[in-house]
Amino acid sequence: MTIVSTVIIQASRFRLNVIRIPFAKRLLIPCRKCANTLPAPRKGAVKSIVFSLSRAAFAAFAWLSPRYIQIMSYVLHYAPDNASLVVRLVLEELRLPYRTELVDRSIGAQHSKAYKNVNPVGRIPALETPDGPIFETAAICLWLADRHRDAAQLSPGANDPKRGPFLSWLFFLSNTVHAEMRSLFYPSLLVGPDPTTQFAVSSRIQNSLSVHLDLLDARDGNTLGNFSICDLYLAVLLRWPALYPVAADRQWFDLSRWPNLQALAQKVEARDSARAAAKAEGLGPTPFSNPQPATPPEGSAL
Ligand SMILES: N[C@@H](CCC(=O)N[C@@H](CS)C(=O)NCC(=O)O)C(=O)O
Repeated sequence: MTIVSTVIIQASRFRLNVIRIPFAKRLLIPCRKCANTLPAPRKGAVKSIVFSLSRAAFAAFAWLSPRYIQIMSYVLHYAPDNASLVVRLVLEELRLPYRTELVDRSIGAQHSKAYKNVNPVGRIPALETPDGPIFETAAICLWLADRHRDAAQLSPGANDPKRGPFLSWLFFLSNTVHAEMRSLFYPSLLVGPDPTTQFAVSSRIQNSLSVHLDLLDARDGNTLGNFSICDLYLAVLLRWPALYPVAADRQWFDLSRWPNLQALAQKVEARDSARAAAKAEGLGPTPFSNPQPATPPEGSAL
């Protein structure tokens, strides 16, 4: 033991004093101190090695913990089967650790002062990140995809020729398709309480959405690059018109009218990410191609 300790101490001295490898230096400074003051190698050698090892362990912890803490600090503010589902799919695709915070829609928690600290607009979702909270579904998904390109490439890179078309379709999904669906699901927000006016505006939105879905069905899949956040977003947008508004005629929407979109829905729901999200939010086995009303373990969709 004594011989081994002495060899280690001498080796440390050599590395520290002659080669001066910065990393070794940081880890072994106590060792050098001990070694310089040792009356005999035997006495402090074990202590020195233990000290060095604990310092190494501490250095490893200090190096790893900010990364761990950084990732674990993702908090998804969600409600089942809400737009937060798109973000959950992206987090799952990227295999990122995150925790969820339910926004209780039954008491209108999205309008609370506390929630507006993370989403000033008072809509779901919001994602807390080490850089602060982010809101708007597309913004969150794009931020995650760009930040974690090492985990999976869910967005073409900034210099990829497919970046432009990808952004165009992403913004189209968010600004046009999603926004029009929102008006279809909550017509009163647009035209007030009169049912006749609501019916008229809903019919117009249904026609408009049908045209958008025709376009999306006919789009050249290659323009979007490989599988991307657009596919995840679109799959969720294909789910909702089959279920909402609950008390309205939804005959206009029949996914078999758009075979490429139907295939996309089936492709997405077969992925591990979709299975995990469906389990977490009670969405059933075919959440996108043949959606059933959500039966979530907590919270409510509306
Ligand atoms: N543009 C927003 C729309 C989000 C949105 O409409 N969220 C709905 C749930 S799917 C919501 O918060 N509804 C409750 C409300 O508006 O009070 C986004 O993409 O994040």
